[in-house]
Amino acid sequence: MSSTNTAKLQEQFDAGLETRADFTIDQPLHRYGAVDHAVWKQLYTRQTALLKGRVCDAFLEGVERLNLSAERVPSFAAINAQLTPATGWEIVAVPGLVPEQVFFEHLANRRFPVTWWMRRPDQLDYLQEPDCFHDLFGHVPLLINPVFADYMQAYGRAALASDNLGALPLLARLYWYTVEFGLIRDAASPGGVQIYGAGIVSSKSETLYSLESAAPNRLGFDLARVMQTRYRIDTFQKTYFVLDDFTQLFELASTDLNPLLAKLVDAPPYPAGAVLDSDRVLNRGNQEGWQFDGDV
Ligand code: HBI
Ligand code: FE
Repeated sequence: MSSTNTAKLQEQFDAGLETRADFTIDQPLHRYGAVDHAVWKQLYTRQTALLKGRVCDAFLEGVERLNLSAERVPSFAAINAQLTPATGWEIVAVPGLVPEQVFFEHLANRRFPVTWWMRRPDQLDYLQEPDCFHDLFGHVPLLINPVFADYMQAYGRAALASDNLGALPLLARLYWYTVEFGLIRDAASPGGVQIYGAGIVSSKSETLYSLESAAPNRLGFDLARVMQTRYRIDTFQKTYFVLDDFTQLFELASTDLNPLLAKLVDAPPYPAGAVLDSDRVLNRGNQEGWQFDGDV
């Protein structure tokens, strides 16, 4: 738990947002002002227009079935009324990033933590910490897809079990390169790939960069390779991993990861921009504009 997060938790505690032992709160609907709804509307309108033809159908189906709209920051209870009967998932409001074990415990029980507050207008294009738009618009629509819903719960269970192996960094990489920044093959799309990762879905600039820039590598998904590949949280991805289809996640969800984790936990990680002879290369990036060439 970084100091800024505990400061934010304290600030919200002081503001009367009582956080329960599992770090959840009741969504403070009364706390959203006109500016919050306006920021939601601007982000929602912009991304839904940009994502057409670029995001996978399963995401669009989720947006439709959850009755998401541009009008207002959604009520979490209204989302759950559609989501829970479909896949057993429910979203729970949290003040922000919660400790990893708490996060994985929620996922293992089909609860997705959604930050309640909206970013400010001056943070429209980038903010370090996930806000309600990133969590709700980026992550929640895919939870109504049965295969993805199973994967996310299996991921939470595997992450909890991995802690005693000291393999959390490997699971964090798997989350990063699938749930946050994953791409998926789509023969009908111009570049042959579409977006499903929430970190891309909720970002105007990365929506375009991930599909259209010649700079990053785009490599076929491979579980061991992904879990050994480092990443940075403050730049665009140097490498995107591409699923053939969601059944790969389904297979992953039904695999006992521990033997692989035990094998990889002490293996030296690959830099984020590496391309290996064993990789299935869809695009070898020209690395233009990359920062931090050396260390990751
Ligand atoms: N907390 N609220 C919240 N949201 C996250 O995405 C999150 C978190 N805590 C830890 C965490 N993510 C990471 O451990 C995972 O992304 C691997
Ligand atoms: Fe996220």
